[in-house]
Amino acid sequence: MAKQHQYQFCFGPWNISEGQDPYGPPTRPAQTFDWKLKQLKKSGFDAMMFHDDDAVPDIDGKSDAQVRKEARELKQKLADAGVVAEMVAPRLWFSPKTIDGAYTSNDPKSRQYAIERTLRCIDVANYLGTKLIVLWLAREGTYLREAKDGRRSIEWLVQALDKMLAYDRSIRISIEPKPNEPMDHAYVPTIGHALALAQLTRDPKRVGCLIESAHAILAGLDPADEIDFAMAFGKLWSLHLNDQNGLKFDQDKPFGSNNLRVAFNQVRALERGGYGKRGEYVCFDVHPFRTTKVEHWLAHLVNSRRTFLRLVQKARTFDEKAARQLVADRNHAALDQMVLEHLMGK
Ligand code: XUL
Ligand code: MN
Repeated sequence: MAKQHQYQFCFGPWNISEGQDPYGPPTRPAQTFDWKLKQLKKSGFDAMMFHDDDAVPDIDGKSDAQVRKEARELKQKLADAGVVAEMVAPRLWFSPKTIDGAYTSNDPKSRQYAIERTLRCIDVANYLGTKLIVLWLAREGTYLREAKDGRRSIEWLVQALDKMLAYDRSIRISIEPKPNEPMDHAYVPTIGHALALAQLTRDPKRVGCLIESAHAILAGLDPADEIDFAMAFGKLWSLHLNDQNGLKFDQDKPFGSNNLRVAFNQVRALERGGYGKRGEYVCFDVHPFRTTKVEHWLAHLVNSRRTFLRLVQKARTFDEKAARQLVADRNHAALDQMVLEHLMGK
């Protein structure tokens, strides 16, 4: 049998969150970054993902020299812990300057700020030793259709991407689509949109995507199909596995928590496509349930990783030959039951 590769795992500091939601305050006291880093390594993870201001807090108020100093100190801390930085993403949705959007704001000063902030984020990525920039285009969309020009917005997005690609010719950009929240409608709601946008840029080869299971479900899509689609283009460069119960707020539940079969099909698509063989990480963008006690704070991450690995075994032991025969015989009822029996085990 061909040697099967080992997956490498990742999460972000925001995934050890304190339980606040739009209707109530935190339910757990904040922990230090150093504690989170220690937990990450202890729990079998290899890498950490960052927003630019996770890496350098209050980044907007700091000089270039200060940003460089703090980012290099963080790089050293990661190296000492045996952890790498997977990606850096500009957090463009928090600033008072981006209330009307960032790259697609109607205000030219906001658009300028968004680009300058992103170029700084690229500097941070370089200091941390990663070439992957993730863009979750949180406020690039509308609450009110008439408030923005959709076509102009796409042109502004392409201009912004072009500036990033020209600023550093070795970075790669992964767009993380999400159809809604915080916006009513986002301009880049699916992987198809992200990869089409990539084609309009000055260097399409360096613009790919990141699939988040919950975001695909919110778009009414099967995340396994989004994975297959992105992999057909060779452009699945990162992944946020989690789960989501239908069309609600973005729930970021543990992987497989809501629909084990949908999770199985994602793992099967990743296995088929050889995800991870070119150094890509399996990241979990999951949050603890609000009621979680401090002593159970890592469970959603540990459990997601465990479920993923169990499903890798399920994918590797799935009787593909029998499945093919059932497909050839158009016996979808038997195929359906075969999948259920396999997932339920003996
Ligand atoms: C938002 C989301 C973000 C991105 C990183 O829904 O998933 O945490 O993954 O900016
Ligand atoms: Mn995400």
